[in-house]
Amino acid sequence: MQMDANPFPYVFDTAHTALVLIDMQRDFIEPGGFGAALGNDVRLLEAIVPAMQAVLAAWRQVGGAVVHTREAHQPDLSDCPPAKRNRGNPSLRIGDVGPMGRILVAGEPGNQIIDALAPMPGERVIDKPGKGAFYATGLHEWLQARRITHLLLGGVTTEVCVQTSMREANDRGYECLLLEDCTESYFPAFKASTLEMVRAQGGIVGWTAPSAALLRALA
Ligand code: C5J
Repeated sequence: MQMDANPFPYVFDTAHTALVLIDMQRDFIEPGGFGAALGNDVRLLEAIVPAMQAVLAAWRQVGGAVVHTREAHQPDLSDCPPAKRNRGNPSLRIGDVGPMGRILVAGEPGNQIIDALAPMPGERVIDKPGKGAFYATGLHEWLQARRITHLLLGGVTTEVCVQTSMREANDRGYECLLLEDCTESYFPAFKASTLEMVRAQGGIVGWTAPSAALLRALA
């Protein structure tokens, strides 16, 4: 299969491609979560949900592999370095109790993927203690076991967990494409810069494309 993309068309085989949705969890998308505690306007992030739903539905239709990640720490915070917990002096720290339970702690209400993108049986849900999806998760081994070589990425936030995961994937040999309207940042300028740096220099990190290009290719 081939789709229009930047800096040039992206060629992929659905049998060897996974859709990876990064951290579409209530803590980042809904009011009262970690994103809001850091002083961000979370409504910016909500706006990508319809495009992500359309992509997820089309991808499920062709039977492609789906991975959902959550930024999640163990309840005893043994996997959360103090440097991460204390950074930025937020009103609520990782592990503190907020309106949706303990912030970024596995199993808490705020840590769940939003209902609109809820994982289906058979889809892989990865809890990750870092910003990157490959750090301390076993994701690479899971993808290798399924002979996945290509990743279609979306999620939040573009310049933090999405970009980190994409760079980790790039260094492990995956051909990565970031769906432009399926990723968002609390800072629009950071999203725009990230898309540019991904596809600069002949796609030094990978490709970017609007979700419509993927939907056309899958139709
Ligand atoms: C952040 C993320 N921004 N999922 N996490 O702390 O991008």
